[in-house]
Parts: sequence; structure tokens; C-alpha cells
Amino acid sequence: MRAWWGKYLYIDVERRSFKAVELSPDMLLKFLGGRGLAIKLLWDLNPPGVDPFSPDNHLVLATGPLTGYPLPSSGKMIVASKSPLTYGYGDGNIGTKAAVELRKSGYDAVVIRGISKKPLLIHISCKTVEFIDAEDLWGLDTETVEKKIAENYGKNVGILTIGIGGENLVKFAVVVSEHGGRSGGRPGMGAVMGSKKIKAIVFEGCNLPEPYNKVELARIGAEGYSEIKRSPGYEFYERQGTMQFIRVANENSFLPVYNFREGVFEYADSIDGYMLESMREKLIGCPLCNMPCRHIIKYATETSLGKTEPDYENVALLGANLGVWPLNRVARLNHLADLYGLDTISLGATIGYAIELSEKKLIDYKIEWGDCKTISQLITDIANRRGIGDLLANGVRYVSEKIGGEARDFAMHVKGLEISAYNSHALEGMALSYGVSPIGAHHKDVTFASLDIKLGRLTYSKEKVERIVYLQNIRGGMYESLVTCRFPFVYLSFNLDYYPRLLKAATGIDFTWDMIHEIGNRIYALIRSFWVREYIASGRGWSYELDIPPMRWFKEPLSKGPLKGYKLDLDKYLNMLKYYYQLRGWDENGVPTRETLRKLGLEYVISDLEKYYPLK
Ligand code: PTT
Ligand code: SF4
Repeated sequence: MRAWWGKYLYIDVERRSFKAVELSPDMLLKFLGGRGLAIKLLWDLNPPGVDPFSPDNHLVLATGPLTGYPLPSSGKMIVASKSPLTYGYGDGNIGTKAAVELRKSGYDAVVIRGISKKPLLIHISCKTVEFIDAEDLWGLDTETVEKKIAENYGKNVGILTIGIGGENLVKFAVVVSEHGGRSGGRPGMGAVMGSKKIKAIVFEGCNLPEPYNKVELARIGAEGYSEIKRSPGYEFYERQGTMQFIRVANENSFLPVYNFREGVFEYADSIDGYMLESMREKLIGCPLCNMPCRHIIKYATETSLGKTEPDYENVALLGANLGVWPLNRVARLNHLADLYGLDTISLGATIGYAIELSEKKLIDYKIEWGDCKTISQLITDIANRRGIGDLLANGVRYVSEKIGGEARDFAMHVKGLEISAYNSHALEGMALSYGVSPIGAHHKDVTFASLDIKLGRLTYSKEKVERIVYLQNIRGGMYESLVTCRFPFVYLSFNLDYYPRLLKAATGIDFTWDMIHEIGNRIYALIRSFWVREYIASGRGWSYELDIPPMRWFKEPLSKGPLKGYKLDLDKYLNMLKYYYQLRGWDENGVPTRETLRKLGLEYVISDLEKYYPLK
């Protein structure tokens, strides 16, 4: 088959061994690559109910049939595993040279099992795999590690690394790349890498897999690049990137403020996209991207100076959600998270939770909104698992279960993953998107805020639910499996019809939209089956209640701003949830039915899953 290598690299770091394993054409057609491949491999290879830090939990790094080819924003890859934060399926998407070099190394994916006795660097090239002791790198920050590796291997290799957060098994540690500027795997993929004692993976490839029609692929790719440049939104997008959302969110009352209590921030102007423009030093992009969104800014606070790459999510959670401003100070917190390899979103949500617990005297620790100095110290304590940092390193759900009672109502997570930057007191579709996201409360699959505004606030319509299913299949199914960046579509309304054309030129296969949606449906059904299997096998149990976002949004209305008084309605939310299950062919607990699994070619899941759950 063209555009795939048809094999993955299986590495056992315990035995320091490796082998190539064949991927059948049928499997590639059914799951495409990236996330599709990752969930299929995790379903097959992970023992049910496995502890996320056990040697038998696999870490998957996967590319897709479009990754690395000369077409818009194709330098992306997936890192996936069973999450130590949520205990369900977890993944993240990184824009990095490592994606392109992995693709050139002769494999569609790398799967890693085991726990190494000593800290390790793995060097994967198209010729061999080397296991190199990395005690000298253990304990170093992500930027220093990348610098040292580049000194040894040159500037053309692709590097994935972890910070001390991953080493210390902070449950929201991420995998980091591109000098701290890109990171992926919010649900603790960096902690899984750390549990295996892998400090870094270096990819050094040779050639991309031969596409079906190289000339046609390059021609359509060039057409796509030029459509992007011609987009009416391009100029503003290039100026502010994701940071344009700070102002939009504040004006529409969905910025996360003070642990998602409010939707408007009085100092929003000091942390927004215009402030970014005034501080920007450089604008860069991921490999093969002509719509760069990585704004590098210089900051200088009372005690530190440095450079970092703020994005909307980072600034919303470490800024507005903690009462920290202006951007200069938020940038320092962002930079610390990158150096330690901690997810900025979960970090901001967890510290916001700690501040509210402190305010309500539910913990014996003093910290206040906007207290940047104590927050910086707390980030370092979390990364090192010191003092109260050791408790907070387990994330919001764990802390709320320890404290219990009313503390659960304002624990801002879904299925253990902290909520990203869309306060949904008055975003009904976004609330449902968080509820049914396949990794916990993340916006990767659907960012519905703009559609909630367009289709009406306080509206719980069937249309919203139908659009969520559609967007999940496009963003979470297609983009995550191709694997390319979704920003051309999200920010510049890039014509989606490019993708079947690109797929035809790359693979020689005519993928219709029906086929692409079926792949999406299959991926969602298998990920959901994985969650159910893992939760029941490890004694957590499963019910539809896991798909309900935190009670804060239902019980406590916004107290400020133009939408003062707004909150969600639980009965209406549950009606939307029911309709969502119906559209997906899942039962009243959100579990795929036998018929759905059969229709999607997932018969083998039925016999496995019914050991744990009475399938309808
Ligand atoms: C992503 C999540 C996001 S979503 C952001 S900012 W965003 C945060 N970035 C972090 C960071 O930086 N450092 C850090 N220590 N933690 C961070 N946590 C947060 O992680 C990212 C871009 C962005 S910027 C987004 S939305 C899009 N995400 C895509 C996606 O998921 N799929 C896809 N096909 N294309 C995407 N394009 C965009 O890529 P996670 P990245 Mg990331 C420094 O990883 O786990 O998916 O969480 O991916 O390479 O950094 O690019 O306003
Ligand atoms: Fe990377 Fe941004 Fe380009 Fe996407 S749009 S590939 S995140 S630089």
C-alpha cells in the first residue's frame, strides 16, 4: 500500500529489544493512522485494567498517511497511552520535526513497553534503534535537554523529551518538543514516558513512504498552501494566532476566570492578542506549515527573564483563571510549565482549584488569586512533588475525592482531565463537547463556543448535538488520524474537500465522505469501549454520569458581565446527552451497542467488552 509503511516499531525498554511488526492493509483502511492506529493498538496490546505506570501500559507515537508530505501543516504526530490522570484513553497532538523524522524512519508508529532500569535516550533511525544511557540528562529541563541532544546529533533530528514533571510522575506531565514550544499529551503522556525512564527519543529518518502519485500530491498540496495564503482571515491570524481568542472569550463571557467561576476578566486587555503583538520577537511555524502561529515573546519579571510561546489556552488558564496579569507575568508561568514539562491547562486548573480551596479554608495552605510569586513556587513544588505540590501533582479529581463534600462541585474536570479554556456556564454545546470528549475535558475534538454564540445562547437544540457529532468525526476522527494540523480548517475555513483529494493522491484510494465519517464513528466507538473496559476492569464502574461536566456550571450562575445570572440547566443538558448517545448508537450509559460495534467492523470488541458490561 502507498503512503503507509505497513509496519510499526515495537520497542521493549526493559529488554532493550526492538522488532518491526506488520500492520495489515485492512487495519490501516479501517483506522487510517494517528489516533485511529493508537486506540486500535492500545485496545489490542494493553491488558484490561492495567495500571498506567505498569510496564505493560504501552506508549504509542503515531503518524498518519498525510504526515510529512508537502501539504498544509502536515508536521504533526500523536502521542497516546492509557492515562494516569483519567485512567481512560489519553492522547495529544504535537507539531514537531519528530513527526516528519518518525515518518522517514520507515514506520507508521512506534509502540513502547516496559520500564528501563536506568534513564534512557532512544535513538530511532531508518537503519537501527539504539538505547543510550541518559543519566546525564535526567533532572534537566526540556530546553537544556534539547540543546544537548542537538549538540550530539545535529540540528536535523526530531526530538521528544520530558521535563522533571514527567520524571516525577506528575499526572499531567506532557511530552515536549521544539525547545519547549510544542507539547502534547495533556492526560499525562509525559508521565507515562517518565515511568518508563525514557528522557528523550531522537528520530533521524531517511525517506518518506512513496505516495501513489507524487506529482499530483505536490500539485494539490501547493494549491492548498496558496488557498491558505489567500484566506481573508490570514493577516489577522498571523498577527495574533490563538491569542485572538482572549478578547473574543472575554467579550462573550466564556474566559475561564477564578477557577471557572466567572467568564469575564477585568484585566483581559493586559493579557490579550494585542499585548502579544506588542511583545512579539519572532513568529515561527511547525514543519511544513505556511500559517505559523508560534509567537515567541521575551518577558522580564522582577526575578527572571526569558522567552516563551504563549497560546490562548496557556494564557487563559495561567492568567485569567488564576487572576494573574499582565502577559509578562503569565509568560513566566507558561515558561516554567514548558521547562518542567507540565500541561499548562491542567496546571492552571489545578492551581485555580487550590486557590479556591485555600479561600474556602478547605486546605491548610495559604495562596491567593494573582499571587504570582507563590504560584511560581507552587509550580516548582508540583514538578518536584514537594509539600502540597505532591498532592496537587495528582490533578483536580484526585484532590477533590480526597477532600470530598462540596469540594467536588467546583472541581473543574471531566473524567479526571481538567477543563480547557472555555467556561461553559452559558455554552451548552461546549459543555456537551467536554462531557463527551474522548480524552476528558479538552477542546481538541470540538470547540463549540463560536457555534453556541451563532446558534443561540441558552439553546439546547438537536442541531447543536448533530454538529458536535459531525465536528468530532472531522476534527477528532479525520485530522487526528491523517495526521495534520486542524488550524487551516478552524481559523481559515480551509476547504475540507482537499483531504479526500490529498488522500487519493497519497494512497491511490478514493475515500468518500461516508467512508471518512465511518472511520470517525469507529474510532469514537473503540475509544468509548476502551474507557468502559478500563473503568470496570479497574473497579471504578461506568455510568452516563461520567459524561456530565462539573456542578458549578449548573448550580452557580455567572455573577458578572453581560451574561450575569446564566447557568446551565441539568435536565436540558441530559436531553442533549441522550440524543448524542442515540446518534452514536450507544446505550443509555453511553456504551456502544452490539449492533453499532458490528456495523463498524468491531466484532472482536463485543466478546471482550461483554466480560465487563452487559452490552445491549
Ligand atoms: C494541547 C493543549 C493546547 S491546545 C495548548 S495551547 W492550543 C497548550 N499548549 C501547551 C504548551 O505549549 N506547553 C505546555 N507545557 N503545555 C501545554 N498544554 C496545552 O496543550 C498546538 C496547536 C494548538 S495550540 C492547538 S489548540 C491545536 N491542536 C491541534 C490538535 O489537537 N490536533 C490537530 N490535528 N491539530 C492541532 N493544531 C493546533 O496545534 P495536546 P502543539 Mg499540543 C507549548 O498537545 O495534548 O493535544 O494539548 O500540540 O504541537 O503544541 O500545537 O490554544
Ligand atoms: Fe503548527 Fe500553528 Fe502551523 Fe498548526 S498552524 S502546524 S500549530 S504552526
